[in-house]
Amino acid sequence: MNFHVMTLFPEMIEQAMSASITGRALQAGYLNLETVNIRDFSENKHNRVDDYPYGGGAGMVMQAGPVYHCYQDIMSRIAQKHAEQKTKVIYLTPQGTVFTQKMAEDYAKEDDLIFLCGHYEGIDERVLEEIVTDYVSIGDYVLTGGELPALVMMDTISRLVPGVLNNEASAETESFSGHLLEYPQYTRPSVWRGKEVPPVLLSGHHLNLQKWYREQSVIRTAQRRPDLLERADLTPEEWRLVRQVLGEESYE
Ligand code: 6GU
Repeated sequence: MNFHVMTLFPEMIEQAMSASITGRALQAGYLNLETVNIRDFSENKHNRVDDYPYGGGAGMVMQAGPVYHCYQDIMSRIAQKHAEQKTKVIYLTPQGTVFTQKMAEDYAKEDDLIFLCGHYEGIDERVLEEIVTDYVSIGDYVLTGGELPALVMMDTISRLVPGVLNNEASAETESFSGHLLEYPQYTRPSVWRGKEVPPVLLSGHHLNLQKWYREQSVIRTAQRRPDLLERADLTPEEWRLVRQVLGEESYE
């Protein structure tokens, strides 16, 4: 996976991506990261990339020219092996489609992804029309810029790229696969502040363990994210458990 990020704060992207699992995956070559500073494509002597909005109003708007030339610079380096499949350009904006695990799974199949991080009050609409393929938000709240959302997306996508996680299975069993949350985890000591680890975990009984994991996932999802259950594939027995957790009447 090759990530390309158009930003005014490349160090923010590089710092975050160089830590932990993504850092190791970059070192190992499972991921590549290129940050390009939009300011390097400024068209005036003061290195500005923003200007006043036509029509007036508060705040500044990023100009089309620097963003477009930054994009062309990146595209000149992307070998178009699959010419029929256009490289996706993702603009991070609270006006976009809200990012989901399903979207991450689709993005993880791409060879290259270009992220455009805006600042100020926005970017001149004309360059967005010209280059952006996908408008993506990370949730219903407003951030100061697109860098954190780009990092959230890259982190989520990275762990789906083969080789990035050491543990093959773990990308699948975690929260949201099967629309259920993950079961609780325990490690040593077996008793801590008088609280014991659930005995089934110490039993070594494989079938009982699997049953317990599944049951705990169902209970936890019912308690914390009941909205996910309408898309989960539960047995009649598991639905009974859900009703028990929620209280029969409140679930009708
Ligand atoms: Cl993608 N950008 C900004 N500025 N704020 C956001 C967002 C994106 N997603 C949620 N809030």
